[in-house]
Amino acid sequence: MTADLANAPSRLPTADELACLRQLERKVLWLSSWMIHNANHMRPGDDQLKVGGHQASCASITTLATALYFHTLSAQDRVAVKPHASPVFHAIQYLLGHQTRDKLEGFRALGGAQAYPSRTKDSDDVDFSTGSVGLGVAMTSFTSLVQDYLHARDWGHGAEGRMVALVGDGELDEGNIYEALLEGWKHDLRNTWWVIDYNRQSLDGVVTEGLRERIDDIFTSMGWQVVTIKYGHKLQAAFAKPGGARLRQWIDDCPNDLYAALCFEGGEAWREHLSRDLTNAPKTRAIIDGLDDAELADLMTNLGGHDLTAVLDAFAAIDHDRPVCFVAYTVKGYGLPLAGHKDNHAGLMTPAQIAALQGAMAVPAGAEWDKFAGLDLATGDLQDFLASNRFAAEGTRRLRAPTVPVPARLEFEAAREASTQEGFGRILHLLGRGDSALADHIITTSPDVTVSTNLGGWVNQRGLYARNPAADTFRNRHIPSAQKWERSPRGQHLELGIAENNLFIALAAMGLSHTLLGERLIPIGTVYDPFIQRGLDALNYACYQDARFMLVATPSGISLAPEGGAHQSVGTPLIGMAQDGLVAFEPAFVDELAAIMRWS
Ligand SMILES: Cc1ncc(C[n+]2csc(CCOP(=O)(O)OP(=O)(O)O)c2C)c(N)n1
Ligand SMILES: [Mg+2]
Repeated sequence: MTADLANAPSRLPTADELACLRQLERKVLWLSSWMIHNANHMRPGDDQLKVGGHQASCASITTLATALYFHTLSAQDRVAVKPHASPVFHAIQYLLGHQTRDKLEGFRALGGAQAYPSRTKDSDDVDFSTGSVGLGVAMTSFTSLVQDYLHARDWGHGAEGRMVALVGDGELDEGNIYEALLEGWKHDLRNTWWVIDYNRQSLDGVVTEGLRERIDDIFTSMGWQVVTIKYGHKLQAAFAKPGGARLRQWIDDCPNDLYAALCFEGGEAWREHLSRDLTNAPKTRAIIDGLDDAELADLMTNLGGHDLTAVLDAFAAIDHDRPVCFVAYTVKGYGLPLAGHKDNHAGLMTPAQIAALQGAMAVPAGAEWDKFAGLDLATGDLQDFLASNRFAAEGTRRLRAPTVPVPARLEFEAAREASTQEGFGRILHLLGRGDSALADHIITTSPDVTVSTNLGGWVNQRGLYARNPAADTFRNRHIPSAQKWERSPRGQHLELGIAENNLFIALAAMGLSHTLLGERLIPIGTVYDPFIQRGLDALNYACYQDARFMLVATPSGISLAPEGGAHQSVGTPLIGMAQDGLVAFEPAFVDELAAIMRWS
């Protein structure tokens, strides 16, 4: 494995490339809007029920996604797209030749492109499924940790990639994001970019004032670089004029809800409001008075997240592998009549509005699905540009890795009376002591219950994983202890803090290592049986992505009988039975356990 791509600053596009990017940005906005419109208004259906979709959320990230997919990302990078912007992802894959028109026409229908990007149900190479907000974001950082783990062994598929999440600002309320941030800090997270679509709107309305400052503080304290992409080039040019500083101050002071409302109302409302607020600032007013209503609205919504060059500059400026959080200011529904309205989350353009957009996009009737109709560049030039795309350069994004040979039976120590938890620990201890491809490919992890779930013997043999080696001070000081906790890049146990969401997302990342990163791992996670419920959504997420891992929930009533009172429940076996993509067992004997583990 080499570390070339991830560390290299991505170059800026040439003028010709930029011209292509501007055209594709326009096409992505059109196709994502049209896909949703088609599903709701055009597709023949049996009933009049709403199909749904999120045109405003898509418009919000059109520029960010265009810059990433069509310029900045390379084949090794892996992306989690905020769930409700699925049409943007599918439109981009369609333009790159990896998605069919058929699937776009079937958006949200059986067999069509999925409402939320799905690794298992979509056919166009979704890297990370998303849907339950927050989980895909955390998935990027755990995949990056797994990439480092492989890197330490010279395993995996060529160059390192960046793990990128396109994140909604409302999504940042999800607690699992902060659990992942803290764990990432502990493990020296790198090669991870979170691009926050800072449109200051969520589902029900406008987000709380001052969120940006909180983001700055939290991410900086976790060792991330925070890059704010606030203003586009038009606004920056206006700020440089006499009186421009005052205009900037006005925008900075403008409450989120007022700004959103004015975005929706348009040029006349901007003029009326600004003129009133700036009566004693003639130079600033002169800037505004020189523009007609459409130009004024265009200027006042020229936020960084909608300015391709501002976004590309910010991405290209990163010349290190530390994690980066980009806060890109955007308008929800930018470029659409839904822009800024507080109810726009699930809002759909009317047929008249989509017709007006179609006119503005110069898309002829009947050419709605055409990849290049209405664009200002020759189709051949755009096709050449798409053919040179680095993200799609290796064709399929699904990697393969051979399976790991498993012995005919797993060794265990027979005893007349033993808990299955103890038996589990002995099986892993014996595996760890031996020398096999199976043992080498096992990675264990646990949210601070390593010792009490009997993983100690395994860890003593195989060590704790850390990017930077650290000695076991207790051992060096000859303090008696049954646990050897030496940390090194060759260690095979990832110790987590007490956060079960992190356990399941880590297992998801490890359990997809073969297809995401090109090397198969055999992940085994342990958790106290009752605390499974703490991370159920993340467990469901891992199973939904078809990640392969073994989850050992112990102690439970049977695994450690005398201690079992607090852990005895019919609830957790029911979880095992009900969870799709999971096979659950309640072993009562150690030989039975060995057979189950071997099969797994
Ligand atoms: C765990 C979870 N809870 C609720 C939802 C429903 N939901 C989908 S999007 C959304 C609002 C997201 O707001 P934001 O992240 O700001 O996205 P954007 O403004 O870009 O649409 C909500 C509540 C969800 N998908 N997942
Ligand atoms: Mg938002």
